[in-house]
Amino acid sequence: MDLGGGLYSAWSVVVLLFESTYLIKKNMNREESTMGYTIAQKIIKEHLLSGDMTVGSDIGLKIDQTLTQDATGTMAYLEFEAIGIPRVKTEKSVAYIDHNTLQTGFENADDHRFIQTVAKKHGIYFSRPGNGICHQVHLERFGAPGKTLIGSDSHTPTGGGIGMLAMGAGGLDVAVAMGGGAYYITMPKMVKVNLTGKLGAWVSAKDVILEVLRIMSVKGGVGKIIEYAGEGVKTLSVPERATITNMGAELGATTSIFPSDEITREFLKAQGREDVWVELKSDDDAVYDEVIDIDLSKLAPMAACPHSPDNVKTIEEIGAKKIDQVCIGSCTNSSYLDLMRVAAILKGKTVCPTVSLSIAPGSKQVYNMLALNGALGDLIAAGARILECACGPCIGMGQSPNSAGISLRTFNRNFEGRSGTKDGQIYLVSPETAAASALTGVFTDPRTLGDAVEIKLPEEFLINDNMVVAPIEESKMDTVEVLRGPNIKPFPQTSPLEETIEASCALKVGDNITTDHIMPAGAKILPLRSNIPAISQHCFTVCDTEFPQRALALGKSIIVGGANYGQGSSREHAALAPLYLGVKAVLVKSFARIHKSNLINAGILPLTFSNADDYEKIAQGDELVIADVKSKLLNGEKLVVTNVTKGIDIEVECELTDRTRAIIIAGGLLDYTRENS
Ligand code: MIC
Ligand code: SF4
Repeated sequence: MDLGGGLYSAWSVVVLLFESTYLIKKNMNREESTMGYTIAQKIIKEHLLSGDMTVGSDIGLKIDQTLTQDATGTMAYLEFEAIGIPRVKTEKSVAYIDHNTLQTGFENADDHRFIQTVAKKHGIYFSRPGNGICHQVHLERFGAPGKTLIGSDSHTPTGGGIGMLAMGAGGLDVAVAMGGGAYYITMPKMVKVNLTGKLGAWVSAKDVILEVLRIMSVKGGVGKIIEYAGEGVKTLSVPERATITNMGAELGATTSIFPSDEITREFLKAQGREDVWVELKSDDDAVYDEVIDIDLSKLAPMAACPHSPDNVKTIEEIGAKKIDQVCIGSCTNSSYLDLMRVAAILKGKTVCPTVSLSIAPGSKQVYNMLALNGALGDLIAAGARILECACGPCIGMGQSPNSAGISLRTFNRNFEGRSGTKDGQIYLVSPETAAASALTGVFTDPRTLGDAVEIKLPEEFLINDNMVVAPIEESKMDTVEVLRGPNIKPFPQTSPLEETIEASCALKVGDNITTDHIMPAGAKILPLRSNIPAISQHCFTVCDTEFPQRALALGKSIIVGGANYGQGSSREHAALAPLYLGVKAVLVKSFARIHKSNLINAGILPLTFSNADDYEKIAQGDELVIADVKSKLLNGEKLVVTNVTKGIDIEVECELTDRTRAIIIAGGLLDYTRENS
């Protein structure tokens, strides 16, 4: 794909500019400069390239590691190529193949080949299909306490389980970080989740994060980092901590993090990587903006009920409801510990005749260890359908439930339609609840299973990195041909911000719209991730099948939405498809963090209602005008959206920093780069 030859040099200049910020004296103007630091603040302080650490400030961070997966990776690497920097500048960058592993046509296989060759050339490690889910493998083989990691996947905070500052980001942000550029976030508030006590028998790490979601909701973490502390932390192993930080993404949080302690050291030692261990803990006088207390001993097995991860009830409250399907796996709950517990529950029994049970181990390491110690035999004998180690059903790649089917999944998201069955009823549960229920055919509290099984983490994991391909040496990189299949299509056309936007409201949606609503995934649509014109035809079709055609016919349009718009996946396609369809602005009650950055990177104006009640003053089809938008943004004046159809003026906010304002005015990050070269 040609992103425009001039861009190569343009990007190089910008990346050099980013790099020069390394030399800028770090500015840590926290009002409370004498107070101690939280764990996250310590890592931020170490990596701060620009901005000050006052909550709400725009800060630029040096990124040590990056990861991509295949569904977002093709775009990220096309963007990296456009930067024109020959080799990645991070300490470690890894490209995983784990999402689009169902190959029903040439598209996914072509994209894998592109990623493998582009990675080899530019200094990126390549984790082959079959090696496992990016977050699980990264935790096992590459993550390191105290390092920064960004990944083009919203569950990158899994790395917080070993004390990394790990964040989900859009593909373009990951591309910039690979080129040595800073990653910008708004300095978050700090939340301490103070854990006391110890989990009871059959109660699991999944129940801890479900409790946090019940308390905080899917928007409760926006603009915050969740830090786990207290005596209870010592009772949780690394895989359990990683389950909690993984699903912290569902809080909308910037990230979640655990201390790096002796338990972390033991885990890394068992992975043959004790050398990367460093101790990390918060200062005694660290100040948190919010504190949540959870007594682990009081928790019960829980489920997130359809269709939101914060719709939490106890299994007891749900009662012995009949189920149709159980899926165990995903980056949340597919560790060695999880699957050994499942195997112990299933051993010598048979899955209920009316239930389909599928199990996808999180990594080749987990899969291989289960095969060697016999646990895999127990799973197979019980009737489990063993899937390859990949995202699989979690992203709708197979195993869609029957019509209106009730499916218990150990995953992290249960958004409507994500399973591939529109009326599927998805409940998110722990592996223990999933396995117990698979045997009985009804929701079953695993505490009814009797004495708990005691599974210990091995002193040594099985280490075999033969499915990770190292990049070629820099001196030989010109010998590598990057192979591009016909599925890869150009980046959509962008244009600078107009002085006045005149457009109709092409779509009005409600609260908590996910990026799965905006840009659905699943086996049919995921293969189009490298083809924006084609994938755009599916944009918002979960909400309104006519939207893509209507938006294209209108030429220019505005989307109106409610609170927490764009929660969930980091997919930048949820911004690139609207861009292709002519969406100029998105006006909502509030945004989720990653999606707002993706809109800005795509040059789409992110607006919020000054008064949330004004949401009622716009209907789908209304003609809207935002006059003098460019000059007002430049002069720091309030923007007004005039609803011409209803004859009303509505005040709106456009919260941008100097940097993001310049990006919007230029028409997106690519154009901004071009202009600044
Ligand atoms: C998800 O869980 O929704 C995904 C699929 O992993 C996404 C990334 C994508 O859409 O490719 C995510 O979490 O960011
Ligand atoms: Fe893959 Fe599911 Fe994890 Fe996303 S949430 S990375 S689709 S396993």
